[in-house]
Amino acid sequence: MLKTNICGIEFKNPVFLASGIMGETGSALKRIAKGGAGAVTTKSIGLNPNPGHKNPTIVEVYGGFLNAMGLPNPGVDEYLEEIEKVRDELNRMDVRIIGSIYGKDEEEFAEVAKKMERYVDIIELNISCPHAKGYGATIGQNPDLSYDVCKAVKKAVKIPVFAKLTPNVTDIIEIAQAVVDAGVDGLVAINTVRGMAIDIRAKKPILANKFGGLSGKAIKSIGIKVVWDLYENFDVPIIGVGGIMSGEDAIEYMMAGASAVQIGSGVYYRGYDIFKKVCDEIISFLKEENLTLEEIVGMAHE
Ligand code: ORO
Repeated sequence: MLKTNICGIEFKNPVFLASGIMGETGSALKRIAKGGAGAVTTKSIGLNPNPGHKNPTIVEVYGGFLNAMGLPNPGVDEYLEEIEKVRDELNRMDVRIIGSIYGKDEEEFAEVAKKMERYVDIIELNISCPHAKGYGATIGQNPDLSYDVCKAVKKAVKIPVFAKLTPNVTDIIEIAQAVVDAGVDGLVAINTVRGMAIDIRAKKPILANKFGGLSGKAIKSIGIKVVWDLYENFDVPIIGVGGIMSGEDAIEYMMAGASAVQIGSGVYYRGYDIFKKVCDEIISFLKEENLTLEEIVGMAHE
């Protein structure tokens, strides 16, 4: 009932793991796969090892989490060994892999994408980390840089390429237009929303990086509106992410125009098997309303 096809790839369900949570090691990906995800997205991986920002890198706030991990990762060569360890098993479980990558410029993005291509089903371009200097949002807030990165990666690989967008822009349609013009196969929205928390006793920001990206329930309505706008303006598949905790949240994103959803912070609140729970909740809704998954994608626009 939840099988879906996106860019010619079959997914057993449209409820995926978002990048950044539990994506650091092969065994963590396997754990999420066992929790019922239709696909797992890796932590964003760069060309070289990166220790990330200093602690504290995460703090719980009203409605979610504020993080400034700083894209920590072991570098693409070492990370691919992690994927190699679990690839066959994920395949047997019918769980697809989305490889999230970042880089400092289009050459670096293309190089990492080429290395990843053989190990994953889709490449997700993280051009939207809110607090990585010289990477992430610096690229995703600039339509020309976004175009160049997407164009270079599209030229470098044959598998589908999705761009993950930042909501920290004045006009997300301008950025989305640039990446669609560059030929991306789909869009992922949204990355986290810039925020800050201050320890009033220490009288300074809590995160070592001072500011970070807000995820969780607090950003769901922002994500829904972005997905709605993207669906109105573009004819490529959209993966919705931001504050999804339940089947109802996932359905809301789908009715706004998402073909699939990703869950990150929700794993903390509902456990590793949140993917199975959300799928069951979607199925109950579809049965109650006598609808199919295909019918609900973009339904609120009609
Ligand atoms: N944090 C986010 O909120 N988004 C990203 O894309 C990456 C990070 C991080 O690694 O800090």
